[in-house]
Amino acid sequence: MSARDQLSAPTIRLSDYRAPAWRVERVELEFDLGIDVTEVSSRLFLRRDPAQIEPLRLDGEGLELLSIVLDGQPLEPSRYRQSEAELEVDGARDGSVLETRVRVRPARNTALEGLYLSGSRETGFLLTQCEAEGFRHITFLPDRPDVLARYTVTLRADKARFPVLLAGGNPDGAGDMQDGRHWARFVDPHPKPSYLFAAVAGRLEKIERDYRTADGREVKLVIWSEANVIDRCHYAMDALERSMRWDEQAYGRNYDLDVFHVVATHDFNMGAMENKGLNIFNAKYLLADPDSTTDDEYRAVEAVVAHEYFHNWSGNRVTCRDWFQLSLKEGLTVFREQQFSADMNSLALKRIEDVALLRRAQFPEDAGPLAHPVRPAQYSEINNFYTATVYEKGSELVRMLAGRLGEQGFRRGMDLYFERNDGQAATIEDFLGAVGEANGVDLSPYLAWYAQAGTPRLRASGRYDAMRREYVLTLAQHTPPTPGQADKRALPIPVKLALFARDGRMLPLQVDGHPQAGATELVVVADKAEQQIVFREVDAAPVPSLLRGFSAPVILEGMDSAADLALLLRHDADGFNRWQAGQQLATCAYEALREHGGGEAVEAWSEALAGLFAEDGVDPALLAELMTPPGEVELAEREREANPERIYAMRQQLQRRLAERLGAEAILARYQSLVAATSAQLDAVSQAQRRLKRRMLDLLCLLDVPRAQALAAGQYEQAPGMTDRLAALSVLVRTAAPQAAGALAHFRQRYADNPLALDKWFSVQTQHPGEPALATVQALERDAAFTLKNPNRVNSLYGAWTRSNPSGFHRADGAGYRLLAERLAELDALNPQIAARLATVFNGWRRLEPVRRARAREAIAALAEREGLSRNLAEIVQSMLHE
Ligand code: B3K
Ligand code: ZN
Repeated sequence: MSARDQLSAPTIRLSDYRAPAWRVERVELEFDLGIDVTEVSSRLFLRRDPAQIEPLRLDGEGLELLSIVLDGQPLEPSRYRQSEAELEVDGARDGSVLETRVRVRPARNTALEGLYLSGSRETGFLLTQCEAEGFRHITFLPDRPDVLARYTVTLRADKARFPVLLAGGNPDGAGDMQDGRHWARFVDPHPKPSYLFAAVAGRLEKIERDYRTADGREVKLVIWSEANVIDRCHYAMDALERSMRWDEQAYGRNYDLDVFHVVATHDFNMGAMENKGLNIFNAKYLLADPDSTTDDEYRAVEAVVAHEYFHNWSGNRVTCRDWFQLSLKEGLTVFREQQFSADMNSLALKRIEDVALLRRAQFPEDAGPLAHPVRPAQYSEINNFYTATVYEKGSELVRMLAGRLGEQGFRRGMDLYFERNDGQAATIEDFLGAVGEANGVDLSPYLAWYAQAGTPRLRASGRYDAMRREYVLTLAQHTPPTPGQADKRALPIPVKLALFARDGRMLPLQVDGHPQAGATELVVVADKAEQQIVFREVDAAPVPSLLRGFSAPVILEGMDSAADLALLLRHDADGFNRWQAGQQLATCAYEALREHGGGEAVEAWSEALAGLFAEDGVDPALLAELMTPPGEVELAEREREANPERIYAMRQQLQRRLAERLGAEAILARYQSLVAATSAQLDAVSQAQRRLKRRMLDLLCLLDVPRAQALAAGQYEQAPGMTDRLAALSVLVRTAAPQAAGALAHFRQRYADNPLALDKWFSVQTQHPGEPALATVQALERDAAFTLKNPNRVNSLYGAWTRSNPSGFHRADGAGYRLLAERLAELDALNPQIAARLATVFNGWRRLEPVRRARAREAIAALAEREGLSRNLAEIVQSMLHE
């Protein structure tokens, strides 16, 4: 079947939602585990909705049905029908018990969904992944999130090969059997949907910690991994404990089982999974040690551990009614994790990182053929909707509400939301309803944000009237059309703002009808196509600082006076806003350089940064961020006919202007003082120093390549940890240094047994700008350590090349596109989820310059024509080509 034929793949629509005709009260599962063959017996205690007449239909894919018994009676084949995806059973009634036994084949499961093998047949272990619809690959059940059941799970396996047996819930007995096998049982007292089911079996080691919740429960925290990496789990354990405390304090949420298991695997389709009581993690987001983990990765481990833990309430205790409501758990949990990470680290830096991610990943999604609302209206394959829009934009929507209600009001709202929906499958309306009701406000206008795709443009313009001593700010909004949504309505956009005097002071604000007269910062909600705000008693034309803290996920237009932005970049006390002004100014500078070879903005940008560089008080991490212009992806977003090669070159030129303004000697001096201060510590100060040191080295590359290379080679050799080592290696690779080959060979050998570090060895080599990157990628594909079967490895090669090196991927001859399309087809046969996700790198193809656009189109179209594409990949390529 080619993608075009698959247009018939069913479209699931939010508007078609119906409550389940059949529910399952209780599930008893028994697994006889084996690598090649596992048999699963299930007993479902069924309830029927008396108002519906549907026959009993259970989801099940790729299951070999061995036996079926209804209410104690084996069923004749005439009384049930099994199709590719369903089992329909006659004669079931309210209270019936259906027993099935099925066979599945874990070792053949390369899609990593359902029950599969991680690692080798000899030493690997078995595990499950069910979200979104993996459970149906394990046994028959109504596999939808609004069917919540109590699970009892018994695992049986050979004791020597599978000494550890785990499932979600509390342990409820274990023992040996006569035949060398053993068993273990788990009972989960909390009703849950099937996507939160998990089981694990194999040779695993553990670290443990006792934890006492604020409400007095004694909990055993256990992290499991293969023996050779168990020493690298301690940081995650600390992060878990911090997360649990934080959720108690910030949201009053306590953990609710006697055990909390976490398991690390190298074979996983995403970051991690919040299965009830048995989280499963991609090793990339769990293992950490200074020798092989960068600072950024440490923060990512902390964030993902927290994210999965927080799901225990936002996702598990209160789950989603259907997959359209995915952001109900994901947007909310990302927001909670962002709050936590800001509390653990730096508020300003966290906000900068999150907004940068939104702009790099979500804005392009919202502007391209895959644009969809935070609550999509339809899908063909739900796994394609675990997107930056659902996650990151979803989090921004929660943040808007939280900002609107204030800390206490939001907490009140969350308390009511959790209380009212505990044990239920909820909707976005339930969320807005509870949070609004607790505060006596109607939040329903915000529903439009969940239903409308595309990033709103907010155009601001100011006019000062000296006679009346008034400053009039006009805010106009519009959202460009997105596929399937031509007409857009005005949205409530909270704009946090301040006015600055020319000397950098914040002005007290007098706005008619606004209660907080005299405050220096306030929030106005722009909810019309155009509106004006009049500030009174303003003595001179002020400098507006808008959208402070990024108070809404919009693109701000119109505020591009270089002098104004430079003033904010120098004076704004809020780190995020300072960065924001710097990004806007850098964008103006970039465009001035491109259009006129220079200009006022270029001078203003480099001058303001030189001033900050010379000051003592600026946090080095913030300074490093301030000195980084928007990335190539973000700059490309502003163009109709993007040429990634040219964007790369112009951005380099812009940075060279900055480097020249600072001067090689000053950069070198700062670099050297940071080298002197280098330690292997993980504290914020040491991390900040490494961040700035890296920036210094990059800037020096723009002025004096041999010197930067020599320094990088020295830094590589002396690096006390991975952050410095990788930064140095990256400079050597990107500048094609003579020292690069030796360092790469050394790195390769040193980390031969560490797959996560080896992933970095692959990634870093894809970063050589421009045409040479392709040959490197091809050489790396032939490396003995490369495999299409491991998602981390695939991402470390193709993901890094296509997403982080636009000038290397988007070759004018289209060879990059052809290679990727070819690999996507191969990958799709193994792992459709990973193939579909990688395919989204073609998202911006329509806004490439004409030559590249034509080549990209050819590659995507050829892919779409292939036989037998998965529903996952087919949906992506079809949407991509859709006019
Ligand atoms: N809920 C999982 C993601 C599942 C993705 C399924 N394709 C991880 C998370 O967001 O926490
Ligand atoms: Zn999540």
